[in-house]
Amino acid sequence: MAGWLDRLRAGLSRTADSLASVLGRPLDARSARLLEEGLLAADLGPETAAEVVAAVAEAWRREPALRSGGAAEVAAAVLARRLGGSPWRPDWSAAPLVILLVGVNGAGKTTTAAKLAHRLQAEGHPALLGACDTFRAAAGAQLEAWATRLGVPVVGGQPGADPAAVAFDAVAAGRARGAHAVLLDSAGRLHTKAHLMEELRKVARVAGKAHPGAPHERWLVVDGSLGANSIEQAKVFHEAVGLTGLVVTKLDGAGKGGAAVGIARATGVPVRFIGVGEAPDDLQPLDPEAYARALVGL
Ligand SMILES: Nc1nc2c(ncn2[C@@H]2O[C@H](COP(=O)(O)OP(=O)(O)OP(=O)(O)O)[C@@H](O)[C@H]2O)c(=O)[nH]1
Ligand SMILES: [Mg+2]
Repeated sequence: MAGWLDRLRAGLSRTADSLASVLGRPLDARSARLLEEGLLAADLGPETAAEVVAAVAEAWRREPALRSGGAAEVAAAVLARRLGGSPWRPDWSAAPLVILLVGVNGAGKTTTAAKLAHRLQAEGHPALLGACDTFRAAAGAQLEAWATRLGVPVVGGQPGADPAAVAFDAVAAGRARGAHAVLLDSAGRLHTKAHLMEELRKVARVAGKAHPGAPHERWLVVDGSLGANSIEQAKVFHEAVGLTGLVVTKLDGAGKGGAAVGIARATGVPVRFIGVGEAPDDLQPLDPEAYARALVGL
């Protein structure tokens, strides 16, 4: 089994163990309640929890001798459907494809920008990193260290520089150098700070002046070890910049794992990648089936 899947399973094991034990029993009123509680505790959100319970109840009703694992399969199918959607197919004709990464502090934006650059380059698409987090002096240095390590060019600005100006420069440099992708890292911000959300809108707007249609993708990076309150955050970021994708990080940690489903459902925005570690290769395209199965312990 692939290493990343092992790490995902290990990260989600707490949720998986609790759901697997309830799903292994015939569904009566008590175990239905326990199942719903388990799903809510995993941060899947009330609608998805209710949907899973209904599907599992129906499966038991139709097939009282449901084979072992049968109920978990049914639950996984519902979750996979909720996470699913068509896989990400970058439109390279718009190159450089500009991807803006946004999110709250510490979510994993900088690491994700680096991992994405690494992945795209390995797939034959030269990338360029834009260090638009000029808020902390260390932020630019962090991205530069990644860039050096990965052999990816980086464009940044002085600490305190206008992040939108850096975005412009990075996108213009990406065009000039024939990059296929420009990954714009942004400073972490609390979704409740209106002026910081406005700053993000400006970064997006100004990036579009350097290249038509940019930023083509606006991805919210979410710490998967955090709970249901990330759903509220996601909605506010979505209103501000019009999200086109989600990246859920730290799923190798002690996350409950359900918030990915809850956020995708609340925003209607697909999960594109998951982070399963701190190394360059630890970013995987979301595989809805594998993720859903790991959540229910299959
Ligand atoms: N285990 C694990 N750690 C991760 C993952 N992604 C990021 N991290 C770690 O999380 C911490 C924060 O990551 P950053 O990429 O700096 O987060 P950020 O969103 O850029 O943070 P700010 O710029 O401060 O808002 C770092 O220690 C990363 O190594 C992941 O998928 N798994
Ligand atoms: Mg950062």
